[in-house]
Amino acid sequence: MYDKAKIWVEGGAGGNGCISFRREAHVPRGGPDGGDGGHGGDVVLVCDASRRDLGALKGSKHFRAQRGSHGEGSNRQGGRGEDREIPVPPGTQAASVDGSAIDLVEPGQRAVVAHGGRGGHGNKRFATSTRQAPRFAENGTGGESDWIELQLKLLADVGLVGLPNAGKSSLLSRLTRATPKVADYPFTTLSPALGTIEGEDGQAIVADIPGLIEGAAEGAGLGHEFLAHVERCSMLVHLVDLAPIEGDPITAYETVRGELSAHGAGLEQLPELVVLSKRDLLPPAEVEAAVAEWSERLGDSVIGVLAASSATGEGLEELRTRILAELPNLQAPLPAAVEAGGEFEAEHRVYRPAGEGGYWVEREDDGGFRVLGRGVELLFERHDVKNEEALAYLEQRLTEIGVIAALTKAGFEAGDDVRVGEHEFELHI
Ligand SMILES: Nc1nc2c(ncn2[C@@H]2O[C@H](COP(=O)(O)OP(=O)(O)OP(=O)(O)O)[C@@H](O)[C@H]2O)c(=O)[nH]1
Ligand SMILES: [Mg+2]
Repeated sequence: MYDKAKIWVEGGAGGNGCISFRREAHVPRGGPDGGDGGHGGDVVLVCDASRRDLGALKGSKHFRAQRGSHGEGSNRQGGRGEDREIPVPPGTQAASVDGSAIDLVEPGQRAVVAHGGRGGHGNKRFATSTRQAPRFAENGTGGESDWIELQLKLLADVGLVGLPNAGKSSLLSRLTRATPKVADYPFTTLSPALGTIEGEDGQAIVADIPGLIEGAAEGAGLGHEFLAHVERCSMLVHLVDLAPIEGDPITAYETVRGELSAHGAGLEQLPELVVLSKRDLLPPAEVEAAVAEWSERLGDSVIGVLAASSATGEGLEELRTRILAELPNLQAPLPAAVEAGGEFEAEHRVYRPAGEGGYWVEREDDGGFRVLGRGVELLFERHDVKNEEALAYLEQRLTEIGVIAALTKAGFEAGDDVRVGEHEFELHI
Protein backbone atom coordinates (compact mmCIF):
# COMPACT_ATOMS: atom_id res chain seq x y z
CA MET A 1 0.00 0.00 0.00
CA TYR A 2 1.42 3.34 -1.03
CA ASP A 3 0.46 5.73 1.72
CA LYS A 4 3.15 8.34 1.09
CA ALA A 5 4.31 10.26 -1.96
CA LYS A 6 6.60 13.16 -2.76
CA ILE A 7 5.91 15.14 -5.91
CA TRP A 8 7.09 18.32 -7.61
CA VAL A 9 4.28 20.77 -8.30
CA GLU A 10 4.57 23.90 -10.38
CA GLY A 11 1.85 26.43 -11.16
CA GLY A 12 1.82 27.79 -14.71
CA ALA A 13 3.59 31.12 -15.32
CA GLY A 14 1.42 34.13 -16.07
CA GLY A 15 1.42 35.36 -19.67
CA ASN A 16 3.20 38.62 -20.50
CA GLY A 17 1.36 41.84 -21.12
CA CYS A 18 1.60 43.13 -24.68
CA ILE A 19 3.09 46.37 -26.06
CA SER A 20 1.00 47.41 -29.00
CA PHE A 21 -0.46 50.55 -30.59
CA ARG A 22 -3.66 50.90 -32.50
CA ARG A 23 -3.36 51.13 -36.26
CA GLU A 24 -5.97 53.17 -38.00
CA ALA A 25 -6.20 54.39 -41.52
CA HIS A 26 -4.75 57.93 -41.76
CA VAL A 27 -3.56 57.86 -38.14
CA PRO A 28 0.22 57.31 -38.03
CA ARG A 29 0.19 55.99 -34.51
CA GLY A 30 -2.92 55.38 -32.43
CA GLY A 31 -3.23 54.87 -28.68
CA PRO A 32 -1.84 51.88 -26.77
CA ASP A 33 -3.91 48.71 -27.11
CA GLY A 34 -1.70 45.92 -25.70
CA GLY A 35 -3.82 43.36 -23.82
CA ASP A 36 -3.03 41.69 -20.48
CA GLY A 37 -1.42 38.26 -20.19
CA GLY A 38 -3.59 35.41 -18.87
CA HIS A 39 -3.03 33.96 -15.40
CA GLY A 40 -1.17 30.64 -15.13
CA GLY A 41 -3.11 27.49 -14.21
CA ASP A 42 -3.00 26.01 -10.68
CA VAL A 43 -1.92 22.52 -9.60
CA VAL A 44 -4.90 21.09 -7.72
CA LEU A 45 -5.40 17.95 -5.61
CA VAL A 46 -8.84 16.46 -6.19
CA CYS A 47 -10.34 13.95 -3.77
CA ASP A 48 -11.39 10.93 -5.84
CA ALA A 49 -13.32 8.07 -4.19
CA SER A 50 -12.18 5.60 -6.84
CA ARG A 51 -8.57 5.92 -5.68
CA ARG A 52 -7.36 3.56 -2.98
CA ASP A 53 -3.84 4.77 -2.34
CA LEU A 54 -1.11 7.09 -3.59
CA GLY A 55 0.51 4.45 -5.82
CA ALA A 56 -0.19 6.47 -8.97
CA LEU A 57 2.14 9.19 -7.65
CA LYS A 58 5.11 6.98 -6.86
CA GLY A 59 8.48 7.68 -8.38
CA SER A 60 8.79 11.40 -7.66
CA LYS A 61 6.56 12.69 -10.39
CA HIS A 62 6.41 16.22 -11.70
CA PHE A 63 3.12 18.01 -12.17
CA ARG A 64 3.03 21.30 -14.02
CA ALA A 65 0.02 23.43 -14.86
CA GLN A 66 -0.24 25.26 -18.16
CA ARG A 67 1.07 28.80 -18.52
CA GLY A 68 -1.21 31.71 -19.33
CA SER A 69 -1.09 33.02 -22.91
CA HIS A 70 0.51 36.36 -23.64
CA GLY A 71 -1.66 39.38 -24.22
CA GLU A 72 -2.07 40.59 -27.80
CA GLY A 73 -2.75 43.77 -29.70
CA SER A 74 -6.27 45.17 -30.11
CA ASN A 75 -6.72 44.74 -26.35
CA ARG A 76 -6.88 40.96 -26.61
CA GLN A 77 -6.33 39.37 -23.24
CA GLY A 78 -4.34 36.14 -23.06
CA GLY A 79 -6.23 33.01 -22.01
CA ARG A 80 -5.86 31.50 -18.53
CA GLY A 81 -3.64 28.41 -18.36
CA GLU A 82 -5.38 25.12 -17.64
CA ASP A 83 -5.22 23.71 -14.13
CA ARG A 84 -3.40 20.43 -13.59
CA GLU A 85 -5.55 18.11 -11.50
CA ILE A 86 -4.10 15.28 -9.44
CA PRO A 87 -6.63 12.69 -8.23
CA VAL A 88 -5.94 11.45 -4.69
CA PRO A 89 -7.88 9.08 -2.37
CA PRO A 90 -10.06 10.33 0.49
CA GLY A 91 -7.92 10.75 3.59
CA THR A 92 -5.01 12.42 1.82
CA GLN A 93 -3.16 15.10 3.74
CA ALA A 94 -0.54 17.47 2.39
CA ALA A 95 0.94 20.92 2.83
CA SER A 96 0.68 23.26 -0.13
CA VAL A 97 3.66 25.21 -1.45
CA ASP A 98 2.53 28.27 0.51
CA GLY A 99 2.48 26.16 3.67
CA SER A 100 -1.25 25.74 4.26
CA ALA A 101 -2.48 22.41 5.58
CA ILE A 102 -4.66 20.35 3.28
CA ASP A 103 -6.93 17.51 4.35
CA LEU A 104 -9.08 15.97 1.62
CA VAL A 105 -11.97 13.97 3.00
CA GLU A 106 -15.06 14.40 0.81
CA PRO A 107 -15.03 13.10 -2.77
CA GLY A 108 -14.89 16.04 -5.15
CA GLN A 109 -13.13 18.28 -2.61
CA ARG A 110 -10.31 20.31 -4.20
CA ALA A 111 -7.25 22.08 -2.86
CA VAL A 112 -4.71 24.18 -4.72
CA VAL A 113 -1.15 23.10 -3.89
CA ALA A 114 0.68 25.47 -6.26
CA HIS A 115 -0.89 28.67 -7.54
CA GLY A 116 -0.27 29.82 -11.07
CA GLY A 117 1.51 33.14 -11.64
CA ARG A 118 -0.34 36.34 -12.46
CA GLY A 119 -0.62 37.62 -16.00
CA GLY A 120 1.19 40.93 -16.68
CA HIS A 121 -0.67 44.10 -17.64
CA GLY A 122 -0.52 45.25 -21.24
CA ASN A 123 0.77 48.71 -22.09
CA LYS A 124 -2.76 50.06 -22.37
CA ARG A 125 -2.99 49.88 -18.58
CA PHE A 126 -0.04 52.22 -18.14
CA ALA A 127 -1.46 55.03 -20.23
CA THR A 128 -2.07 58.26 -18.32
CA SER A 129 -2.68 61.83 -19.40
CA THR A 130 1.05 62.53 -19.15
CA ARG A 131 2.18 59.16 -20.55
CA GLN A 132 -0.05 58.59 -23.50
CA ALA A 133 2.11 56.10 -25.35
CA PRO A 134 3.73 53.75 -22.81
CA ARG A 135 6.29 51.56 -24.55
CA PHE A 136 6.45 48.99 -21.80
CA ALA A 137 4.26 46.27 -20.35
CA GLU A 138 4.46 43.87 -17.41
CA ASN A 139 5.77 40.34 -17.60
CA GLY A 140 3.76 37.56 -16.09
CA THR A 141 5.15 36.14 -12.82
CA GLY A 142 6.24 32.56 -12.34
CA GLY A 143 3.92 30.05 -10.67
CA GLU A 144 4.59 28.70 -7.19
CA SER A 145 6.70 25.57 -7.19
CA ASP A 146 8.25 23.14 -4.72
CA TRP A 147 8.38 19.52 -3.65
CA ILE A 148 5.40 18.58 -1.53
CA GLU A 149 4.72 15.47 0.51
CA LEU A 150 1.41 13.68 0.61
CA GLN A 151 0.30 11.21 3.23
CA LEU A 152 -2.76 9.02 3.22
CA LYS A 153 -4.48 8.46 6.53
CA LEU A 154 -7.35 6.05 6.16
CA LEU A 155 -10.75 7.30 7.16
CA ALA A 156 -12.01 4.57 9.48
CA ASP A 157 -14.25 4.76 12.53
CA VAL A 158 -12.77 1.81 14.33
CA GLY A 159 -9.16 0.69 14.48
CA LEU A 160 -8.38 -2.96 15.22
CA VAL A 161 -5.20 -3.29 17.23
CA GLY A 162 -3.46 -6.19 18.90
CA LEU A 163 -0.37 -8.37 18.79
CA PRO A 164 0.40 -10.36 15.64
CA ASN A 165 -1.79 -13.47 15.45
CA ALA A 166 -4.39 -12.04 17.89
CA GLY A 167 -7.10 -12.70 15.31
CA LYS A 168 -7.68 -9.18 13.91
CA SER A 169 -8.01 -10.14 10.26
CA SER A 170 -10.24 -13.11 11.13
CA LEU A 171 -12.49 -10.74 13.05
CA LEU A 172 -12.63 -8.22 10.21
CA SER A 173 -13.65 -10.94 7.78
CA ARG A 174 -16.46 -12.07 10.12
CA LEU A 175 -17.75 -8.57 10.95
CA THR A 176 -17.61 -7.21 7.42
CA ARG A 177 -17.45 -8.39 3.85
CA ALA A 178 -13.72 -7.74 3.65
CA THR A 179 -11.56 -10.77 2.86
CA PRO A 180 -8.16 -10.12 4.40
CA LYS A 181 -5.59 -12.88 4.46
CA VAL A 182 -5.67 -15.01 7.61
CA ALA A 183 -2.91 -17.40 8.65
CA ASP A 184 -1.48 -19.06 11.73
CA TYR A 185 1.77 -17.14 11.68
CA PRO A 186 2.52 -13.60 12.86
CA PHE A 187 2.69 -10.67 10.41
CA THR A 188 0.20 -12.10 7.96
CA THR A 189 -1.23 -8.65 7.42
CA LEU A 190 1.35 -6.42 5.77
CA SER A 191 -0.73 -3.37 4.96
CA PRO A 192 -3.94 -1.93 6.38
CA ALA A 193 -7.31 -3.16 5.10
CA LEU A 194 -10.77 -1.66 5.51
CA GLY A 195 -14.19 -3.25 5.96
CA THR A 196 -17.64 -1.86 6.70
CA ILE A 197 -20.08 -3.07 9.36
CA GLU A 198 -23.60 -2.48 8.06
CA GLY A 199 -26.15 -1.68 10.76
CA GLU A 200 -29.87 -0.91 10.54
CA ASP A 201 -29.29 2.80 10.86
CA GLY A 202 -25.60 3.26 10.60
CA GLN A 203 -22.31 2.02 9.32
CA ALA A 204 -18.91 1.63 10.86
CA ILE A 205 -15.73 1.48 8.84
CA VAL A 206 -13.17 -0.81 10.48
CA ALA A 207 -9.44 -0.76 9.76
CA ASP A 208 -7.39 -3.91 10.26
CA ILE A 209 -3.75 -2.99 10.69
CA PRO A 210 -0.63 -5.15 10.95
CA GLY A 211 0.12 -6.50 14.40
CA LEU A 212 2.25 -4.53 16.86
CA ILE A 213 5.05 -5.92 18.94
CA GLU A 214 7.15 -4.46 21.70
CA GLY A 215 9.52 -1.86 20.32
CA ALA A 216 7.40 -1.30 17.19
CA ALA A 217 7.78 2.46 17.66
CA GLU A 218 11.54 1.97 17.37
CA GLY A 219 11.09 -0.09 14.25
CA ALA A 220 10.84 -3.65 15.61
CA GLY A 221 8.66 -6.04 13.61
CA LEU A 222 6.81 -4.13 10.93
CA GLY A 223 7.16 -0.94 12.95
CA HIS A 224 4.24 1.22 14.00
CA GLU A 225 3.81 3.41 10.95
CA PHE A 226 0.39 1.93 10.19
CA LEU A 227 -0.80 3.49 13.39
CA ALA A 228 -1.06 6.73 11.40
CA HIS A 229 -4.11 5.11 9.82
CA VAL A 230 -5.75 4.77 13.21
CA GLU A 231 -5.20 8.43 14.11
CA ARG A 232 -8.54 9.47 12.72
CA CYS A 233 -10.55 6.62 14.25
CA SER A 234 -13.16 7.41 16.87
CA MET A 235 -12.45 4.23 18.81
CA LEU A 236 -10.13 1.27 19.10
CA VAL A 237 -11.05 -2.40 19.32
CA HIS A 238 -8.15 -4.01 21.10
CA LEU A 239 -7.91 -7.76 20.51
CA VAL A 240 -6.26 -9.90 23.16
CA ASP A 241 -5.72 -13.60 22.44
CA LEU A 242 -7.14 -15.50 25.41
CA ALA A 243 -5.00 -18.57 24.72
CA PRO A 244 -1.79 -17.34 23.13
CA ILE A 245 0.84 -19.85 22.04
CA GLU A 246 3.46 -17.66 23.67
CA GLY A 247 3.34 -15.21 26.55
CA ASP A 248 0.28 -14.20 28.54
CA PRO A 249 -2.72 -11.98 27.72
CA ILE A 250 -1.98 -9.26 30.27
CA THR A 251 1.55 -8.68 29.02
CA ALA A 252 0.20 -8.73 25.45
CA TYR A 253 -2.32 -6.04 26.34
CA GLU A 254 0.29 -3.84 28.07
CA THR A 255 2.71 -4.17 25.15
CA VAL A 256 0.16 -2.85 22.68
CA ARG A 257 -0.88 -0.04 25.04
CA GLY A 258 2.76 0.95 25.32
CA GLU A 259 3.15 1.10 21.56
CA LEU A 260 -0.02 3.19 21.18
CA SER A 261 1.49 5.79 23.55
CA ALA A 262 4.90 5.59 21.92
CA HIS A 263 3.36 6.48 18.56
CA GLY A 264 2.94 9.99 19.92
CA ALA A 265 -0.36 11.04 18.34
CA GLY A 266 -2.52 10.55 21.42
CA LEU A 267 -3.84 7.14 20.35
CA GLU A 268 -3.76 5.95 23.96
CA GLN A 269 -6.56 8.41 24.68
CA LEU A 270 -9.00 6.95 22.15
CA PRO A 271 -11.97 5.12 23.67
CA GLU A 272 -11.13 1.42 23.73
CA LEU A 273 -13.26 -1.70 23.60
CA VAL A 274 -11.33 -4.79 24.72
CA VAL A 275 -12.17 -8.04 22.94
CA LEU A 276 -10.84 -11.28 24.38
CA SER A 277 -10.47 -13.30 21.18
CA LYS A 278 -10.55 -17.02 20.34
CA ARG A 279 -12.97 -17.74 23.18
CA ASP A 280 -13.73 -21.13 21.61
CA LEU A 281 -10.33 -22.34 22.80
CA LEU A 282 -11.36 -22.13 26.51
CA PRO A 283 -14.24 -23.67 28.43
CA PRO A 284 -17.18 -21.22 28.82
CA ALA A 285 -16.70 -20.92 32.58
CA GLU A 286 -13.09 -19.81 32.16
CA VAL A 287 -14.13 -17.30 29.51
CA GLU A 288 -16.73 -15.78 31.83
CA ALA A 289 -14.21 -15.59 34.64
CA ALA A 290 -11.72 -13.89 32.33
CA VAL A 291 -14.25 -11.27 31.21
CA ALA A 292 -15.13 -10.50 34.83
CA GLU A 293 -11.49 -10.27 35.83
CA TRP A 294 -10.53 -7.98 32.92
CA SER A 295 -13.57 -5.75 33.49
CA GLU A 296 -12.62 -5.37 37.10
CA ARG A 297 -9.00 -4.59 36.35
CA LEU A 298 -9.60 -2.10 33.54
CA GLY A 299 -12.73 -0.54 35.04
CA ASP A 300 -13.70 2.83 33.58
CA SER A 301 -10.53 3.18 31.57
CA VAL A 302 -12.22 1.21 28.77
CA ILE A 303 -15.67 1.26 27.16
CA GLY A 304 -16.08 -2.40 27.99
CA VAL A 305 -14.68 -5.92 27.84
CA LEU A 306 -16.24 -8.77 25.90
CA ALA A 307 -15.22 -12.15 24.57
CA ALA A 308 -15.71 -13.37 21.02
CA SER A 309 -14.75 -16.11 18.61
CA SER A 310 -14.32 -15.74 14.90
CA ALA A 311 -14.34 -19.53 14.65
CA THR A 312 -17.76 -20.16 16.18
CA GLY A 313 -19.28 -16.71 15.80
CA GLU A 314 -19.97 -16.41 19.54
CA GLY A 315 -19.95 -12.83 20.78
CA LEU A 316 -19.78 -11.33 17.28
CA GLU A 317 -23.33 -10.01 17.26
CA GLU A 318 -22.79 -8.42 20.65
CA LEU A 319 -19.58 -6.81 19.38
CA ARG A 320 -21.24 -5.51 16.22
CA THR A 321 -24.14 -4.03 18.21
CA ARG A 322 -21.79 -2.50 20.73
CA ILE A 323 -19.66 -0.79 18.07
CA LEU A 324 -22.67 0.62 16.25
CA ALA A 325 -24.18 1.83 19.54
CA GLU A 326 -21.03 3.51 20.81
CA LEU A 327 -19.94 5.29 17.63
CA PRO A 328 -22.62 8.01 17.48
CA ASN A 329 -21.68 9.03 21.05
CA LEU A 330 -18.05 9.46 20.18
CA GLN A 331 -16.69 12.50 18.57
CA ALA A 332 -14.34 11.77 15.73
CA PRO A 333 -11.03 13.47 16.37
CA LEU A 334 -10.63 16.65 14.42
CA PRO A 335 -8.73 16.14 11.19
CA ALA A 336 -5.19 15.95 12.43
CA ALA A 337 -3.51 19.23 11.73
CA VAL A 338 -0.64 18.77 9.38
CA GLU A 339 2.41 18.63 11.54
CA ALA A 340 4.48 21.77 11.55
CA GLY A 341 7.91 20.34 11.31
CA GLY A 342 9.05 16.82 10.67
CA GLU A 343 8.30 15.45 7.29
CA PHE A 344 6.00 18.27 6.26
CA GLU A 345 8.44 21.02 6.96
CA ALA A 346 9.02 23.16 3.93
CA GLU A 347 12.75 23.34 3.63
CA HIS A 348 13.26 26.40 1.47
CA ARG A 349 10.69 28.74 2.85
CA VAL A 350 11.96 31.82 4.59
CA TYR A 351 9.60 34.12 6.43
CA ARG A 352 10.96 37.60 6.55
CA PRO A 353 9.81 40.22 8.96
CA ALA A 354 8.13 42.83 6.80
CA GLY A 355 8.78 46.46 7.61
CA GLU A 356 6.09 49.08 7.31
CA GLY A 357 4.51 48.85 3.88
CA GLY A 358 5.81 45.29 3.50
CA TYR A 359 9.41 46.21 2.57
CA TRP A 360 12.60 47.40 4.15
CA VAL A 361 16.00 48.68 3.11
CA GLU A 362 19.42 47.28 3.92
CA ARG A 363 22.85 48.72 3.24
CA GLU A 364 25.18 46.14 1.71
CA ASP A 365 28.93 45.82 2.34
CA ASP A 366 29.96 47.49 -0.93
CA GLY A 367 27.84 50.58 -0.22
CA GLY A 368 24.91 49.56 -2.40
CA PHE A 369 21.35 49.37 -1.13
CA ARG A 370 19.03 46.42 -1.15
CA VAL A 371 15.25 46.72 -0.96
CA LEU A 372 13.63 43.61 0.50
CA GLY A 373 9.99 42.58 0.60
CA ARG A 374 7.82 40.39 -1.56
CA GLY A 375 5.68 43.23 -2.98
CA VAL A 376 8.64 45.22 -4.24
CA GLU A 377 10.37 42.11 -5.55
CA LEU A 378 7.26 41.18 -7.51
CA LEU A 379 7.12 44.66 -9.01
CA PHE A 380 10.63 44.16 -10.39
CA GLU A 381 9.99 40.62 -11.50
CA ARG A 382 7.23 42.00 -13.67
CA HIS A 383 9.22 44.72 -15.42
CA ASP A 384 12.23 44.89 -17.65
CA VAL A 385 14.62 47.31 -15.92
CA LYS A 386 16.59 47.69 -19.15
CA ASN A 387 13.60 49.33 -20.74
CA GLU A 388 14.00 52.99 -19.81
CA GLU A 389 10.32 53.72 -19.77
CA ALA A 390 9.67 50.75 -17.55
CA LEU A 391 12.43 51.93 -15.20
CA ALA A 392 10.92 55.40 -15.11
CA TYR A 393 7.59 53.85 -14.23
CA LEU A 394 9.23 51.77 -11.47
CA GLU A 395 10.89 54.88 -10.04
CA GLN A 396 7.54 56.58 -9.94
CA ARG A 397 5.98 53.57 -8.14
CA LEU A 398 8.88 53.41 -5.67
CA THR A 399 8.34 57.07 -4.86
CA GLU A 400 4.61 56.57 -4.40
CA ILE A 401 4.93 53.67 -2.00
CA GLY A 402 7.65 55.40 0.01
CA VAL A 403 10.66 53.27 -0.93
CA ILE A 404 12.65 56.28 -2.16
CA ALA A 405 12.05 58.05 1.15
CA ALA A 406 13.17 54.93 3.03
CA LEU A 407 16.30 54.73 0.85
CA THR A 408 17.13 58.37 1.47
CA LYS A 409 16.70 57.84 5.18
CA ALA A 410 19.17 54.96 4.97
CA GLY A 411 21.77 57.24 3.35
CA PHE A 412 21.08 56.72 -0.33
CA GLU A 413 22.24 59.39 -2.80
CA ALA A 414 21.36 59.81 -6.46
CA GLY A 415 23.49 57.50 -8.58
CA ASP A 416 24.01 54.83 -5.91
CA ASP A 417 23.37 51.20 -6.79
CA VAL A 418 20.05 49.75 -5.78
CA ARG A 419 19.26 46.04 -5.79
CA VAL A 420 15.94 44.28 -5.72
CA GLY A 421 15.88 40.50 -6.00
CA GLU A 422 18.22 39.66 -8.85
CA HIS A 423 18.05 43.13 -10.35
CA GLU A 424 20.63 45.83 -9.95
CA PHE A 425 20.38 49.36 -11.32
CA GLU A 426 21.38 52.95 -10.68
CA LEU A 427 18.78 55.32 -9.41
CA HIS A 428 19.10 59.00 -10.20
CA ILE A 429 16.22 60.44 -8.26
N1 LIG B 1 -9.60 -21.04 17.35
C1 LIG B 1 -9.62 -19.83 16.86
N2 LIG B 1 -8.62 -19.43 16.06
C2 LIG B 1 -8.67 -18.18 15.57
C3 LIG B 1 -9.71 -17.28 15.89
N3 LIG B 1 -9.46 -16.09 15.28
C4 LIG B 1 -8.32 -16.27 14.59
N4 LIG B 1 -7.83 -17.50 14.75
C5 LIG B 1 -6.59 -18.06 14.18
O1 LIG B 1 -5.50 -17.29 14.64
C6 LIG B 1 -4.52 -17.16 13.60
C7 LIG B 1 -4.22 -15.70 13.35
O2 LIG B 1 -5.38 -15.05 12.87
P1 LIG B 1 -5.31 -13.69 12.05
O3 LIG B 1 -6.71 -13.22 11.89
O4 LIG B 1 -4.49 -13.86 10.84
O5 LIG B 1 -4.54 -12.79 13.11
P2 LIG B 1 -4.03 -11.28 12.95
O6 LIG B 1 -4.21 -10.63 14.25
O7 LIG B 1 -4.69 -10.64 11.78
O8 LIG B 1 -2.49 -11.53 12.69
P3 LIG B 1 -1.43 -10.59 11.95
O9 LIG B 1 -2.05 -10.10 10.67
O10 LIG B 1 -0.26 -11.46 11.71
O11 LIG B 1 -1.12 -9.46 12.90
C8 LIG B 1 -5.09 -17.86 12.40
O12 LIG B 1 -4.55 -19.16 12.35
C9 LIG B 1 -6.58 -17.91 12.67
O13 LIG B 1 -7.21 -19.01 12.06
C10 LIG B 1 -10.76 -17.74 16.76
O14 LIG B 1 -11.70 -17.04 17.11
N5 LIG B 1 -10.65 -19.02 17.21
MG1 LIG C 1 -3.89 -9.88 10.10
